Amino acid sequence: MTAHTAAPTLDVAALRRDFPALAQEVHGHPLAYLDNAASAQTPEPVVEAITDFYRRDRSNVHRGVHELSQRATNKYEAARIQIQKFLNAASYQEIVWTRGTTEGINLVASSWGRANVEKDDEVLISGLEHHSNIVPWQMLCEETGAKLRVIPINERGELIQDEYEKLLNERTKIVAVAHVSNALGTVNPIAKMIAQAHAVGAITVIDGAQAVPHMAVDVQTLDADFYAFSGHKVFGPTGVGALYGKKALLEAMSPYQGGGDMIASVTFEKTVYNELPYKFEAGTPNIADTIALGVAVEYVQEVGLDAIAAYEAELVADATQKLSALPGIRLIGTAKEKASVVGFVVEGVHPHDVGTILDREGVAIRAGHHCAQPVMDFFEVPATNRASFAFYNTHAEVDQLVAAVKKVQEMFG
Ligand code: C6P
Repeated sequence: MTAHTAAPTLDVAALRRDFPALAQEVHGHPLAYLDNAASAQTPEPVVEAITDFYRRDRSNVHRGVHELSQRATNKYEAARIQIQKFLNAASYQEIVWTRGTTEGINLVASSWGRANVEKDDEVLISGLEHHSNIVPWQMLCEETGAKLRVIPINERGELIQDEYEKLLNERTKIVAVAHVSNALGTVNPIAKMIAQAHAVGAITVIDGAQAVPHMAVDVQTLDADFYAFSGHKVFGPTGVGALYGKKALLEAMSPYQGGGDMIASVTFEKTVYNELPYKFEAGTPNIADTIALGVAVEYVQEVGLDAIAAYEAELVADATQKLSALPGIRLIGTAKEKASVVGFVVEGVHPHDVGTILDREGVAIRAGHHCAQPVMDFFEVPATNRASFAFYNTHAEVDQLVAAVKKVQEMFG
């Protein structure tokens, strides 16, 4: 691995060498990978952690006295400590392994939600949520007779804070909001929103999927009750993620699933559950990828999240300025506080056609509804194009994007 310091500027060329996928050509053009919000690329140390496990340490965790199982268990638990440090959680017992953000939110909805939400209670989400932070709450409301309330957004794609304050009341049991919107890039003022939710006795569930790759997150300073994220957006493997939960809340919750590893003892009469966090981790886990996720968050911290945030803000500003200078471009998502994402539509051209033509120019973006259909409905578009940046992207790639969009406009006259 290249040595990196948390300097205010990044050595992007050196960092890119850690990501071999970035060095390829696509359709005869250098790849400009601008689809990081969907899934980011993986640095060499993360790939090595996965192959090391399968080459040397492969065995089950928490179950063997032999050397390989000890090694696997040590690395697996060391990864948990890495996540604890990454989020500044008070204890490793507050970090639960999941398959990703989606599973983390479902775990809270199923376990905390079913035990604590009753008919006529209210669950408050927002108009910019990903489907993963909508559907589990709809399911909970259908089951319990609680009401789903939605904080509206304005034309810039920001949550309307006055409306949020009006929606909060003593029946509000849960406030579930994204830290950063995947479709718009809006950074929500979650510290303030969490404090306001607590003032009416509600708990908070923060969808951190699009935040943790781009900014330092401190769950204790935020005072979040639950905070979920996915490994694959933070340069780790797919199919693994973590859920932070305050210890007192997790202690009081029932397990999400039953099976091996989540028990202290089992008889046919009674099962005593394991201590935290294992109570929530039934069955043999995704060991290699969990270990690699620990390496990924360590890597990001070595690069430096403050430096990442500053550099990506420059990329977003550059892309925003150059795209908006083109005629016939409508930017979707123009919040004052934004991270990583530039959403746009090209007048008269379906976003899927834009995405396909950009791909022929070597530019990878996402075209679609971004699993945020209510956002598309609000802006009255079927879909958008979304360029999403990571710290390894460059201003040259912004220019490649803009040139490719110009080409689309030429082709469609
Ligand atoms: N967004 C995107 O292209 P999973 O699938 O569980 O790893 O993450 C779900 C998820 C939850 N919340 C937010 C804010 C997200 O952005 C995502 C994933 C990807 O925007 C894939 S749809």
